[in-house]
Amino acid sequence: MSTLRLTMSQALVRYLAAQKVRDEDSGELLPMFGGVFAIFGHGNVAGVGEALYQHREQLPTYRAHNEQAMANAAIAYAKAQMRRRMMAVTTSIGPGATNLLTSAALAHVNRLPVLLLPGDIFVSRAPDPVLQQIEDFSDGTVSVNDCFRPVSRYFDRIVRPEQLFTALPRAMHVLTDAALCGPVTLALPQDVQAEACDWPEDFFTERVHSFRRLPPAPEDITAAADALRHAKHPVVVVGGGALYAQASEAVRHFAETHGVPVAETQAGKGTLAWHHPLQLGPAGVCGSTAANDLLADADVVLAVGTRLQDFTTGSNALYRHARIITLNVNGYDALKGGGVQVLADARLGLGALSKELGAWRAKQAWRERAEQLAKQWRELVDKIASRRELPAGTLPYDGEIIGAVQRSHAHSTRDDIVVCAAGTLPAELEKLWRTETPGGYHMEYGYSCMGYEIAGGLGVKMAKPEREVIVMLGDGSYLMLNAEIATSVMLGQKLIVIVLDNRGFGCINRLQQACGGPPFNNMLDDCLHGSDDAPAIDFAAHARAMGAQAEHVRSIAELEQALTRARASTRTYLIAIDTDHRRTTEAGGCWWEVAVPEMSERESVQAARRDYEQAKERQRLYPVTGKPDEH
Ligand SMILES: Cc1ncc(C[n+]2csc(CCOP(=O)(O)OP(=O)(O)O)c2C)c(N)n1
Ligand SMILES: [Mg+2]
Repeated sequence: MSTLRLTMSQALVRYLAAQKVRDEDSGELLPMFGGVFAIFGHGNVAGVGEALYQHREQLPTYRAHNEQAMANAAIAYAKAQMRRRMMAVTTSIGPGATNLLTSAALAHVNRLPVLLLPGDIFVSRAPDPVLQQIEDFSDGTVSVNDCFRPVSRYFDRIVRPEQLFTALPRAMHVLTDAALCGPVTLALPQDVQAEACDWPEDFFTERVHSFRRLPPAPEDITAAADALRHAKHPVVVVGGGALYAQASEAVRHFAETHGVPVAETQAGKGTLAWHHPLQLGPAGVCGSTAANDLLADADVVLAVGTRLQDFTTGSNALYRHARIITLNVNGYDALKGGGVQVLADARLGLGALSKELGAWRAKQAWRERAEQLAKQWRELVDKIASRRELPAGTLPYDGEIIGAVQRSHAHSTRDDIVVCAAGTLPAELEKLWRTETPGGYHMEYGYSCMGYEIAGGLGVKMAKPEREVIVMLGDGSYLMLNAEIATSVMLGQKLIVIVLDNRGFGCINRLQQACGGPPFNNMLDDCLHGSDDAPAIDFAAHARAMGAQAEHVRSIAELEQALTRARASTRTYLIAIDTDHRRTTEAGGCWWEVAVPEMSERESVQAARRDYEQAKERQRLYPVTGKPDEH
């Protein structure tokens, strides 16, 4: 057996470069890792850094400005690739490593693959305490990287080079398995990074990963079909799992064959084209009237590839009388809802269920009601999104801006991908954004992490360079994390960034008042000031300083003109627009639980508490069992 003498870092990088996937359209073999994002420090520059340099042709290294941001870019890349291709991220020890923690949690909750490679302290302990080493008084084995354990799907610390023989195949398995998929953390002590050993050449043989689909068990399909046949008011809810399983066609076929309307979650939006007659729009707190009205009356909900998060599906607030059928590749998720469980890939599961149901169709009256409500919702969206002229002195709100962005698409040859994560915009985009292409709506809403937007946009653009990537975010998110604008300029990865400046944390300000609180510490005008003037931030000037083109606009008409310039630009282009923080799209939505204080001297808090207690009485706490016609 021939061997190669390599350092642990060299072996690691060589192995990553040998992992391949087959492009499903062209059949071409592609690297599974699209590259490595790296910020070097003493914990990785000499070891991993040297190895990355050697393999820079096969596995490109990208430099960013903030570890959380570059990990977010890597995660967004994997999401845009429907989890088929991904990236690795390497950091120094200490602060560089802990800057990754938020992103690890984000990938964990969103079930997205990313390989995190934080540097770690010396295994030898010879230089202890080395620069940036925290010291645990009672446990000699602890470093800051132990914080990654609860936010990794697989965690390992490589204390001897040959541990890669077991750690790397396990890591690849977790990264490519539909049910386990999430962040993998391999903590790399810096002395071990530089240590050499003999590696069999076979270890680095090209490996083509396949993304296996889990077929359903026949008895699960029988039980699910039985529950559906008894349903008078069935609704399908599709989540991100349906998108990642590329089940769009299966969802459309199921809806049309069996006449069951479809509602979507933030992660699942785009699975079914927006104009499909049975497309109800989003469910839950940011949901449409069509989806929420029907879900409130549903007796069976078929939840496909969703975590059944209350906010995005209304699972606890809305369908209190419905039996839930979960179709999920992950047993943890399949168990939720306490109803019928089908443990399977979304595409295969829907296909088998449809076959079993044969000619069964939902009752005509229910289908007609669904189509009617869906049509009314589409008309409402049209009305909001086509509003151009506003009364003098009225600032636009997010809905009118979304309309302008979508209209400007008519002048483009590229298909848009909108990227967003937190603030007012996720609710508005979920209600109003229209997409026909799976992946055209990129919302990070599992963690809804402020600061994901620009970095995420960069990752999406790297995955889909032929698409127009439009990042929409609030002033708050922008100020939290924006430096990857400079990276997008450096890498020539053009983004259109639209900043909606309502001068503060608008959505939390509204939430605070809905809970009876006074406007306090959210909008800039309501915060402590060192002088009489609240700060005014020139976002366009800020972006220009990082090399982007940028302008500030004052109206929807000006925005439309700026969007034409932005679409024509080859460089990252930022448009800042002042917006109204009070107006939102009122139609749709549903209650969700935000705990209101039991004691307060404020009457408005007491009133909010009474409403809260009443709403809690209607919350779904127990699974609905039995056949629909038995209750
Ligand atoms: C990292 C992080 N910190 C805090 C929050 C809680 N949070 C959600 S939205 C929001 C305010 C967002 O402000 P902005 O981006 O300006 O959007 P707006 O609501 O004003 O439209 C806050 C503080 C969060 N989601 N993520
Ligand atoms: Mg704001």
